[in-house]
Order: sequence, then structure tokens, then C-alpha cells
Amino acid sequence: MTPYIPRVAAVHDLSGYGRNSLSVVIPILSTMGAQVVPLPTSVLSTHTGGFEGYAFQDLTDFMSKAIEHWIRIGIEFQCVYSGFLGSPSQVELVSYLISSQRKTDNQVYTDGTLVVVDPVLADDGRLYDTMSMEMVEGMRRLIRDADLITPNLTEASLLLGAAYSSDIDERELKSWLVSLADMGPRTVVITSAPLSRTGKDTSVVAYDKISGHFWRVPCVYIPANYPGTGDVFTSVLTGSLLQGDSLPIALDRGVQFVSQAIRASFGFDYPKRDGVLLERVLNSLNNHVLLGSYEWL
Ligand code: PXL
Repeated sequence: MTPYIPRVAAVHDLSGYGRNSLSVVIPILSTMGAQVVPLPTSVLSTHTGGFEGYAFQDLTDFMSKAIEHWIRIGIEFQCVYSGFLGSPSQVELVSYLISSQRKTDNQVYTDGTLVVVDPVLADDGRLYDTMSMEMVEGMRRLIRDADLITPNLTEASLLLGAAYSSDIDERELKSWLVSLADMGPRTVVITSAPLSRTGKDTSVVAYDKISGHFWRVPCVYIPANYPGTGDVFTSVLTGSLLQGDSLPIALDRGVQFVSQAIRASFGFDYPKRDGVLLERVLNSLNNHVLLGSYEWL
């Protein structure tokens, strides 16, 4: 008998130094019991947040050959999970990989293929260094093929073509969630959403269009911004869903793990651009959620 181990095609860049993209996706999903099959979109010496003069190698040609090879030898994935992409042609390749794996249309968590698209584009109201409006267009196309998307508030505004504001109220957040779901995905999760009742704290909000439920998980405010925490969150969320958890529990686990990683890091004095001290908390990934904090919206 072969054990059931979900297989994930992880389509992200490999940034050597700094803890983000494949450098966090692989250890998190492996620890959570999934087999990660990486498809690097590019190789960098460091991530782009806070380092000057990084080396960058585009891997679009390699991606195309790798996808064709997988199709030829019949590799099946239970999950396709994409993040940082380097160009609109890479978006088309991810779409092609997804269509090669689909058994039926948009049957998230049930038909055996969970498609997660983290539309990495921007943060804090600003596009990342290598991103352009052409990539925003590309991500709008790609999320049509997704079951689950995890934009932060800035990315959500770009995908919707709406003005970015960090103090959006609950009613408008809900309408953003629904509008994004109207663009294709069954489940929409927005991170870094303001929590209006406190002012400083943020939260993760989510909407599932099949059940019609909205969820919110509050995040405790710590005055530090570490790159890569979005990749950490979406990886834990994905790992949890692949373990069979419900959406609100998976959201809880993602938020709790990121908070724990930030708390484990914040007391130490080192450059924030190095990312959270993942190595110190990785072992706790499979602890049960003892006291969840999700809420209905
Ligand atoms: O964590 C998102 C991300 C992924 N990949 C690269 C990045 C960033 C964010 O800055 O620079 C190369």
C-alpha cells in the first residue's frame, strides 16, 4: 500500500538569501506532510525587499520544458500553488500547468486538485520592484483559474482596479471579497486587512462563495514588517487545507503560525529584511489549534 501524501507543484521564485518564496514554502509544506515539487520561476541572490543589486536569473524557458516533461511522464498533483512570477508569459505557463491538472471545473477540496494562487504584486500601497501593470493584468487572468487566492490589501485593490486605502471598513471589505470571487476563485482570502475596532491591528478576512460565509481572524499588532510572511501564511493555509481542515481552521493556523514566527523573531536585534526566524518555530506547525480565534463576519 502506498501512503497518501498530497503532491504540490510549487511555482515560486527561489531567492537565496532572506526567508521567502520557495525557501519557506518547501520546509512548511514538507513539515505539514505534503510532497513539494518545486518549479522555480527565477533564481535570485536575495529577495527584492531591502537588498540592492541582487542577481536575477529568469527561468521561463526552463519552466516550459519542466511542465512539458511532467505532462509527458504523467505526474499528477493534488495542488498547484503559485506565488511570485517574473513575467506575463510565466502567467500563461502557470495557466497551462493548471489546465493540465484539472479533472473538472473549480471543484475545490473535492475533485483532488486544489489550485492556490497568491497574486504576489505589491504591499503597503506600492508595487514590488520587478512588478508592472502588465503583471497586474496577468494576475487578473490567472485568478480566473484558481480555487483559492490570497492577495494582501494592496494586491486586492490592484486586482479590482480600486483605490488603495488602509482604512477600508467592514462593509467595503466584504464587497471586495465578493467582487474578487466574481472574477473566478471560489475562496478569497485578503491579508493585512485593517481591523477598524482597534485602529492598529490587522486581520485576515475570507469569503467562500459556495457556502456564502465570511470569516475574520484578528492578528495581534507588532510594530515590525518582515518580508516573506505572506508566503509563510499562504503555505500554512494550503498545508492545512491539504490535511483536511476547514477553511476557518486553516485561516486560524496560518495566522497563529505567522504571529508565533514574528514573536519568536521580534525580540532579537537583526535586520528585518532577513525575514522571520522560521527555523525556531517550524516544529510547532503540527500542533493543534487549541484556542482558535476565527469569527463570522
Ligand atoms: O514574498 C514575496 C516575494 C517573492 N519573491 C521575491 C520578492 C518578494 C517580495 O518582496 O522580492 C523575489
